[in-house]
Amino acid sequence: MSRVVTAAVAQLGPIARSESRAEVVERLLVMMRDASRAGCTLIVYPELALTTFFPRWYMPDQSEVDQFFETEMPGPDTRLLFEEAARLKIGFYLGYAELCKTEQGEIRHFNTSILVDDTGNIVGKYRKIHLPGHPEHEPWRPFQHLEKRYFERGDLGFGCWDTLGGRMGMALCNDRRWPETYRVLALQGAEMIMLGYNTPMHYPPVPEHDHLQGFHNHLCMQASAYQNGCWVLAAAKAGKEEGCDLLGQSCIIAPTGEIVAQASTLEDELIIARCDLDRVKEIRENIFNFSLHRAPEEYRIICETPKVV
Ligand code: CDV
Repeated sequence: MSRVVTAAVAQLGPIARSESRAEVVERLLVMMRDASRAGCTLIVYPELALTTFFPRWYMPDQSEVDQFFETEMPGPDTRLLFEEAARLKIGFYLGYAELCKTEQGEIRHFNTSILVDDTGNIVGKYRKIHLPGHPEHEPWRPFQHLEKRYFERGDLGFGCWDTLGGRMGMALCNDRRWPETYRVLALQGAEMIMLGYNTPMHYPPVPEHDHLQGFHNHLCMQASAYQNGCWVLAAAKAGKEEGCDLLGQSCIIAPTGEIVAQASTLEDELIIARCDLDRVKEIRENIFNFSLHRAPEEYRIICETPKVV
């Protein structure tokens, strides 16, 4: 049986602060229909794909912050995406800001992604673990990166789901820079890792690396695809958003580490690849055969050292 997943990555151009959820969902639907016409059974959208990247602003009023969050999924505006996915028989990965209430009535905020299968049902949820940025207002910066203020660290771990013809893993933006993300997923058998990102071209604490944003983006994902023998599908929110330049370069990476499709604009753009999940074996049954060659007893420090020396 063929294990080819024809997959699309839907890069988004900028989303204005004034843009409504309904307007954004319409953009997502246009790309979903295009992907379906091209024979895709999976489409990957960016991180926080329903609104502008709001952690760039310090907002002392929590009710203003909460306007960027979804309190239900699907909700009144996003329901259309689920219905269209079921009609077209296409699965999707979507990043969004999640506001939920515990049974004790405590309100929690997460930077979340979901995996929806081709019947329009949510089959997987991931809450971002590596939250970058800073918790307090830092007025010296040209723009803020307040993910550490607006979100809690994800509490669901790095999960894997058997769906859409393969074993799927999820991550979000800054997670893609950390080797542990991919290794923890690959050890659970993930064959395809989906992730969305919002990456400003300017990194205020280390501006001398600004010209390396594109290089570092591909460097970490290509190396990790290869070292873990998995497909990586990465969707950017790109372009000049509310005066802030965001990296594009959305891509699909094979288990060999090769980029097989890449966006060439900073706008809404679909890229597509035929991803043969059996190609995972080329790597995992050979150079990175985990059971034959890993030496986990020598890696204990990774988990056991609470403080960095
Ligand atoms: N949204 C992000 O997680 N962005 C980070 C930036 C701040 C470095 C990233 O890793 O791309």
